[in-house]
Amino acid sequence: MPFFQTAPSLGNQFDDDRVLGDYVARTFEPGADRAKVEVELREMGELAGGDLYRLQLEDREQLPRLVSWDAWGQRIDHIEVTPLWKRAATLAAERGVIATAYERKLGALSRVHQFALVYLFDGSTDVYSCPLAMTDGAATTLAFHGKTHERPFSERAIERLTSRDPARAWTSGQWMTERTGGSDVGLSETVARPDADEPGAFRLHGTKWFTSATTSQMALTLGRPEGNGPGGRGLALFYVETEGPGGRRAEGLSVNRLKDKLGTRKVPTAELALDGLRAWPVVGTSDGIRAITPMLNVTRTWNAVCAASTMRRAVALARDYAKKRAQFGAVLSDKPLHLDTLAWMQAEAEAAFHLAFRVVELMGVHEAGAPTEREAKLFRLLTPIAKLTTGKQAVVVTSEALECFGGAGYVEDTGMPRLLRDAQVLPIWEGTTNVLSLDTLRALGKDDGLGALAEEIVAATEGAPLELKSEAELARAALQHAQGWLASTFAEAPLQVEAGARRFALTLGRATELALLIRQAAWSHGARGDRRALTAAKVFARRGVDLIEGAALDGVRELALGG
Ligand code: MFK
Repeated sequence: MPFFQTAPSLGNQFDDDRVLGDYVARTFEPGADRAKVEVELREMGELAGGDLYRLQLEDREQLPRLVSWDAWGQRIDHIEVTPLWKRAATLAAERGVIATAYERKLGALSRVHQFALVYLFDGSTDVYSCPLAMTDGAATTLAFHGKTHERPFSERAIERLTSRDPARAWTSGQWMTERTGGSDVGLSETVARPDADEPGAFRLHGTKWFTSATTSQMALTLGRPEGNGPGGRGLALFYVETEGPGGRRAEGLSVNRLKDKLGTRKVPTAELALDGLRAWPVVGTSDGIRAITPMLNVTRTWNAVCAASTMRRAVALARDYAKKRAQFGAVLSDKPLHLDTLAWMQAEAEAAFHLAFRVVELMGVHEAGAPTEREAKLFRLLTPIAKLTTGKQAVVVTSEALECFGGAGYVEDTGMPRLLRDAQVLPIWEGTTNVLSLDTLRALGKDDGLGALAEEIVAATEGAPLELKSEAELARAALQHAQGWLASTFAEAPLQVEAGARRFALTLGRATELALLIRQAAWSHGARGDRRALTAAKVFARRGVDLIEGAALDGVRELALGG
């Protein structure tokens, strides 16, 4: 008898997503706006579970290609992306995956509208979210610094970056990483010299060691104007365009090679040589790191939303497969241990969704121009926390999803290994978990964000249903423990604050996730009589929220370095 297994399949990724559907229903008032949002999400959900998903599977073995020379000896450095990425570029523009945020038709909720589209689009487009995230970050950064006469490029670039016309739409790069400075960007060596031909412009000389999605038409980057001091203060933020006449690369820009990476293999990540590339300062000629932070905060939010979307896809495939795959006399969906595994994966995914979208809401409020002091503090604090917490969850959940498929999950043509490989970048780029844990401390050093977070957690849990009272208490107690730990460690052993920063930041992240899950569970149970979010909160709480440990241990250095 022939042996066949049934492949997992996907339905409409909006209609099938209880978490997104309930969140949209709770967040948008009933009426024409909500109906319009739901129509757009349903169309995107249909693409993501249908045509795009089929194309994604077909595209599996395709890779981007660098063509350095043309047939006649001209250096062209053309990067050819795969058919899936070409389709993704067109769809992203047409469906307003960037534009929706800038058209601001729904005021402070425009960001929620946009990121709900991102969340659906991301799962079937093999990290095309990377250039889109940088595009969004660049548009926000240019808009933040204003469109003055000194920056004639700004208006033109923003119009292109936010266009719905695929023929006009640009994407942007974010060239920050150099051989010397990965996390420590202040070590960047690129030199900026005044351009002899164009007043106000500079020429950049240096090497950019990791530039993601190098097919973009422009980039924001950092360089050190000659004569400036060291560190981030001596760097300036520059705008560059990457295309020259005749479809060639701009003068002074060449692509040395594409990186051979573990994952994100559809993303053409390049090493670039800058040898006189023309560049315009975006805002002054120093303090470049501070100037680029609006971009970091946008791309980190994308990272959190895409981590949630990655988990959603992993769980959707594992869940469908569980209904089809029989072992030991029954389908996996009838096996208590398998159900237990799927339930915690769902709970982690659901928690990550709510944390990511809370940051999205705060971004929308911030951009609509009316954040309260508490919202402003929360936005600054929760951005790194959401990025670092959800990035780690995505790796664990996708790894578990592969295991749900047994050996099939380890085999390339099921499409599952790609999920895990692509998830592994989420805790790395845009700031590693440790760097973002330190950024969490940096944010707290500037203002009392912990007080704002404590209020947030209390507000989210005060309407907890009776049966979630102990979970609500767990979230509040974890936050109080984190506050106490920070105060006492800072007073008694300040150097130990850094050593505990990751456990501290993850505790804040998980406590916030639990609180937000409880808020959604109260709504879903009350409005829909649906208990699933309620169970998700219970399952999530059991997996642990408070990761803060007791006093510092002696001998950590010897253990870490001596084995
Ligand atoms: C699926 C989604 C796809 C996402 C797109 C992926 C594309 C991938 C592209 C990349 O990965 S690009 C590379 C990303 N690289 C990083 O994220 C670098 C990680 N390192 C850090 O984030 C460091 O913390 C940082 C470079 C910012 C530290 O540098 P410094 O020189 O120690 O900065 P410093 O002096 O602490 O901060 C300079 C100023 O910026 C300070 O303000 P003041 O001058 O007013 O005091 C800081 O408070 C401020 N600042 C720093 N980080 C901030 C911030 N302000 C707001 N938000 C932040 N996040």
